[in-house]
Amino acid sequence: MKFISVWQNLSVAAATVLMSLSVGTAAQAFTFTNPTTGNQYFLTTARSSWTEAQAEAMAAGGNLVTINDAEEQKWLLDVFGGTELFWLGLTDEQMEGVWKWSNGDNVTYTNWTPNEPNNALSYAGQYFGGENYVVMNWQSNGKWNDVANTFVKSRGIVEIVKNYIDKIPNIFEQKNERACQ
Ligand SMILES: [Ca+2]
Ligand SMILES: [Ca+2]
Ligand SMILES: [Ca+2]
Repeated sequence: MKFISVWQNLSVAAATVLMSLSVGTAAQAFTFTNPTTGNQYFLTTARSSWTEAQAEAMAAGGNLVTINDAEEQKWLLDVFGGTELFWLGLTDEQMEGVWKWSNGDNVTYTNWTPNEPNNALSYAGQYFGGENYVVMNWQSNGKWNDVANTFVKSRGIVEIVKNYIDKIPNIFEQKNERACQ
């Protein structure tokens, strides 16, 4: 009897662990929290153009990832790997050569492949007329390249700022301050 009750207790414990695992992963599937930034990161669901990936990121309450420093770059490499091309939230679509993060952060760090960004008009015989969007893992681990929006269908890395909801009032405050100046 004693053995049976131990076994029952064990299977209850195992079932509880399995249940909590499945509950935990259902909503947070492949979402990673960076302990340094406190932000959440995950990949877009489909391989797509940059504009489609950015739209998906915004629909999720974030943006394509902003890599603010070498530490965040290293963390992304550790988590998502250095072989698949991933869209980053960096673009010069508004003004050629002026790179901006889609979340509005200033560009404080870059990790370009040598001779990039080059705004190439064509690649491998295909004409794109320029390159305004950035992927990482070009040729070597983590390195960036500017490519055309439809050059590759890639997954993008989404970054959701920990307190993005808290930031909404701050944006209004800033607007009000500007309006008063
Ligand atoms: Ca970031
Ligand atoms: Ca460009
Ligand atoms: Ca390029």
